Amino acid sequence: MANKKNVFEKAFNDRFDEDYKILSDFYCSLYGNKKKTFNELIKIIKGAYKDRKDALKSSDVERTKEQDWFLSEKMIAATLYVDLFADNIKGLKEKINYLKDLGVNYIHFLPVLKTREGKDDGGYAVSSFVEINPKLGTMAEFEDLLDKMREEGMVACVDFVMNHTAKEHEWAKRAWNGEKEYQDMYYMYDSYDIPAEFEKALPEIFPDLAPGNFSYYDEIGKWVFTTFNEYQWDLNYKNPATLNRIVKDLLFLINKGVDVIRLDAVRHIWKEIGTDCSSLPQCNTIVSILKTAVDMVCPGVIFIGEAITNSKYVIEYFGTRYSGCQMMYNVSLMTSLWNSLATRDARYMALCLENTPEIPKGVCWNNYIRCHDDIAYVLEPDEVKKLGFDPFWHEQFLISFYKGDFPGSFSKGAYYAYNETTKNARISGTLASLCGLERALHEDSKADIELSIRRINLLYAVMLAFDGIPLIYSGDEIATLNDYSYKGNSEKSNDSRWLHRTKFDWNRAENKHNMTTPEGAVFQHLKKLINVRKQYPFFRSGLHLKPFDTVSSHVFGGFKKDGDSSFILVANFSEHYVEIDQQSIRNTGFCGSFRDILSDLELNLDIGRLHLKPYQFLWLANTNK
Ligand code: OTU
Repeated sequence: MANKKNVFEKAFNDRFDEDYKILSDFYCSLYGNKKKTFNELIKIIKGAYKDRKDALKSSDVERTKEQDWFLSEKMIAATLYVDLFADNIKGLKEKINYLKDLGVNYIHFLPVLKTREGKDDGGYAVSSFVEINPKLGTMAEFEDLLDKMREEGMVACVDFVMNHTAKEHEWAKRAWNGEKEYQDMYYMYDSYDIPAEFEKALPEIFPDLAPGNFSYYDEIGKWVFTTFNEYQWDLNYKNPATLNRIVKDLLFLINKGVDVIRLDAVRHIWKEIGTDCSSLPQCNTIVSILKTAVDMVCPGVIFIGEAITNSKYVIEYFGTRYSGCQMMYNVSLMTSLWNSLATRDARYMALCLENTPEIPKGVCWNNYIRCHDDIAYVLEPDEVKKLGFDPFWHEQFLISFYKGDFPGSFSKGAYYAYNETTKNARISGTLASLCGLERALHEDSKADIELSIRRINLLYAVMLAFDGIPLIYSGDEIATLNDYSYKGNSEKSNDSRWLHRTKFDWNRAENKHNMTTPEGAVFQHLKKLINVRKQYPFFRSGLHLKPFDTVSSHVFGGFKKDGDSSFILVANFSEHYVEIDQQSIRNTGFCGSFRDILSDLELNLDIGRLHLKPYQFLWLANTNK
């Protein structure tokens, strides 16, 4: 044991020495030579290492040997609300086998920390970073769950809402009570002068729910920066004391056994007058300070950044072992998938793929069709223009299509954050309802039910063919429909995201083996995709899918080459039969015999044309596996 401890100690000291200068450079670039707060930070880091339990130190050593553990093709993630999925943490522990059966080995827990009473923005109004939400259980129970997950080789990702705290957080309460030290942790002003300057260039994130970016409190005579809801006070990272306190709480949480930290709303954490306060370079420096601290204490723990914006900004957040994020939401793929389905035109997806700069080695995308939030159609205006569409009107089309208003739309969704002035909106709704199942069931149309299932299957098949970690939004795997009951709950009624934040329907899940039900058909298909994906190393991160021209706008084509193995994805985004000339595949250099690794059917690329059924896709491989 003593020996083992020495190994840990030495490893820590080595990392500490290696990272010290990096940390101090990042810190000085932001705060100048602030010795006192920097020394405090070092103390926090050393303290956190001391508190880290041996079981975790041991897995740290393993992870250092295998830095890219998260890049494996075997990683499959699910994102869920503990209470919606299994009532509480204890319940979740009992239900883990359901996720394992699907093939999931990575769980992203949506906020589990203590939040304010009443409205809490789905857990994103945190009142204590060191306590578990009592409605879900205790920290001891959570730690126990993480231990179990680690034993079973599962990865745990936890949300860390660092842009703001609830106004009921102890720091905010002390600020409210007039303690200057705590007021300095937030953006608080006596008059509207500075807020007015900020507002000149600031957009609104929740224009209908929480207009403006500042809130005024008569009782204390202060304006407070509140990007999101009034009860979420933005933290001021210009003050190094704020950062130190956040590092301390972050390391505390990680020390419970967390593998991945989701940095919520990361593009908002630095603010400057005269800018839109989004994705300023300092955001990245803050993240890098956090990452270096994490690397010292617990190497192997990675960050996923949430920045739902254009890819040129998203890309900037990618870092290395001791800087930036190791995973980012693949906003471009998400938007492309929905765009292709609505337009029956896959050209935009191919263009985006071609023009997104390559991501650095050693990091990966978090691929998703939807998550717990609304869907923002983040189109790349230049690519849209290349196809001859007007970016504004094309976005309006998508919004109207997925809300279900556009003539002929199969979808049923709801506006989120509709902006009267700009006409911009995002869309809420479950995967199944947005893909047409709700409407088809309502109209009792067997043919449309079938088509909607095919759409869901197609989106999953395309997403899982991409490199990166696929993320499944819990409930979507059993084709859960929109739940309108939130409208009757005064704490939720004005936030349409509750339309798809439904209580997990375990009765529905009972049908997961019954292929004659939509839930069974979707679950079994996804399970198959996952299972097949795990068997082929060409699905690992870092091996990108390259688009090729199928000469049909309806059909997306992509390929990868991995030594002697080749993979080709062909996906028909239309509800019609489409025929493509196999010459288009041969043009990329492929010929001869290929096998669809999903259906095991053989295909000879040298003869004939390829006939695709409505929404059909093929995962073609030349390997003998
Ligand atoms: C995130 O999302 C969370 O995912 C949301 O659930 C929270 O409500 C929010 O932060 C506040 O904590 O506005 O509708 O530009 O990119 O950060 C989703 C902001 C959101 C968004 C995103 C935000």
